[in-house]
Amino acid sequence: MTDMRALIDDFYGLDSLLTPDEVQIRDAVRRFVDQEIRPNAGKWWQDGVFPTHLIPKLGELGVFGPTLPEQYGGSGVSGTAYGLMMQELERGDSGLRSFASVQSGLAMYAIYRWGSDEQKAQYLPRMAAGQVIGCFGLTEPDAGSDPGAMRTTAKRGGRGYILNGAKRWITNGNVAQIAVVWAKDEEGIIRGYVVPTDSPGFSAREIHTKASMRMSVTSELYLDNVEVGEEALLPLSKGLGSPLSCLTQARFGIAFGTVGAALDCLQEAAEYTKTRIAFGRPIAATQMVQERVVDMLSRVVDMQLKALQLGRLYESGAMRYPQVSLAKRDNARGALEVARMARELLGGNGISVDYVPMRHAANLETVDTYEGTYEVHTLIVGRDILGENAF
Ligand code: TGC
Ligand code: FAD
Repeated sequence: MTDMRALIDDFYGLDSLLTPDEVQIRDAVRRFVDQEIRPNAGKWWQDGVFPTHLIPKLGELGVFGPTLPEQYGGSGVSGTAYGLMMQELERGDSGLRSFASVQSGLAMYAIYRWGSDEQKAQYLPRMAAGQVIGCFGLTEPDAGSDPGAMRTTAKRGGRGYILNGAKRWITNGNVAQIAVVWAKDEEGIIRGYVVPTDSPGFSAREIHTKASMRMSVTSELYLDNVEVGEEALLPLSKGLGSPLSCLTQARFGIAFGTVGAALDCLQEAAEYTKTRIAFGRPIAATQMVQERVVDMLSRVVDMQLKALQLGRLYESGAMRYPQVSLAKRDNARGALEVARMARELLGGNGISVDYVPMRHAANLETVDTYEGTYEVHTLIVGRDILGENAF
């Protein structure tokens, strides 16, 4: 890393607040992303392909379920170490971090938190290794911000339950072997079901019209009288709070991940301003460009501080979900603004995938929306402080 990149990376000396293990884990993921992802990210994004051949290597790297106990394939790392892994993955591409977020924070966590011992033993070690891929079906065509309005049902019948409904915008839907599907039972209670994606009546259709998250597989899921056994039910799940608890995990990862995307944009833009000549001097030597770069740095430092303290709250067990909402809201929006500023500083080159800002900016439009939109998180935090539900 050049001196300027290193200076930008840690302008506030926050590395001194990390443990040696956390630094080592972060740097291992960074090396992987530098070698395997960065050289190809623009092409994969443009072509709309996810590098599935790297899934086993990602498993070896330990990015799937790293906070889980070793018996389930995790390594019991700190919340901050998990966050820093997400930061480095998203420095490569938000789609890569999404893949890991869904696998870890959504599908694996759902099984870990709400599943039986048998389900945990059956799925988690293989998911940690990347041998089994999971997706998480909460959003529906007519229920996104308000998942409690879902229409998918799970009725008693056949070997256990019969599922009917549709899910939309499901990350990893077409590459998953199992789908954690959230559905209402006969009493209208939301529960989770682990559905093998080769079940008769289950189908996934990839959404190919995305101008964002192009390196990520996003799908619609259809459940047409899908019969699953008793063992598919996540027995401890009960009510909307069950899937929402999984979202807390993934939102935590986004609070860190977005720092990576923002740093990548800022570093590339800063270097560009030093070599791009206009009116006989580098544009870095103009006051307005310096102001822009410093605005970006300031935003990044704010994001880093929020993410790090969130990590420490996670580890202490004191973290509350409205705190996660504030960090997800501000860091997703912060990274999006940094990416847009970086794109602008690159002028015409800024719109090309030969440079990183446009790709990150396009991805971050999704990150700003999924896992709860900016408005939803504003209302979660507003409700927490003011005690009034304004949804
Ligand atoms: P509400 O009354 O607020 O909550 C129902 C119960 O759940 C509890 N709860 C939570 N628990 C843990 N973590 C959270 N984040 C929680 N939020 C709420 C709550 O305490 C309550 O418990 P109890 O015991 O009192 O019943 O329910 P509501 O219907 O008013 O919910 C409103 C709202 C907006 C908070 C919620 O529905 C919401 O968060 N909406 C946004 C939906 C969303 O984020 N969807 C994401 C889908 S997954 C995705 O996008 C994956 S992207 C891929 C990637 O991550 O990379
Ligand atoms: P809507 O809920 O229709 O919202 C539309 C607009 O209305 C938004 O601006 C919203 O903020 C605003 N709005 C809604 N209610 C209010 C209110 N009360 N006050 C003010 N404004 C309001 N979901 C999954 O379950 N699993 C996944 O793996 C997954 N992956 C995704 C991947 C991608 C690429 C994308 C784009 C989405 C993914 N999602 C996934 C879905 C995502 O979580 C939803 O898109 C998101 O929660 C918003 O829901 P919606 O799209 O239905 O928007």
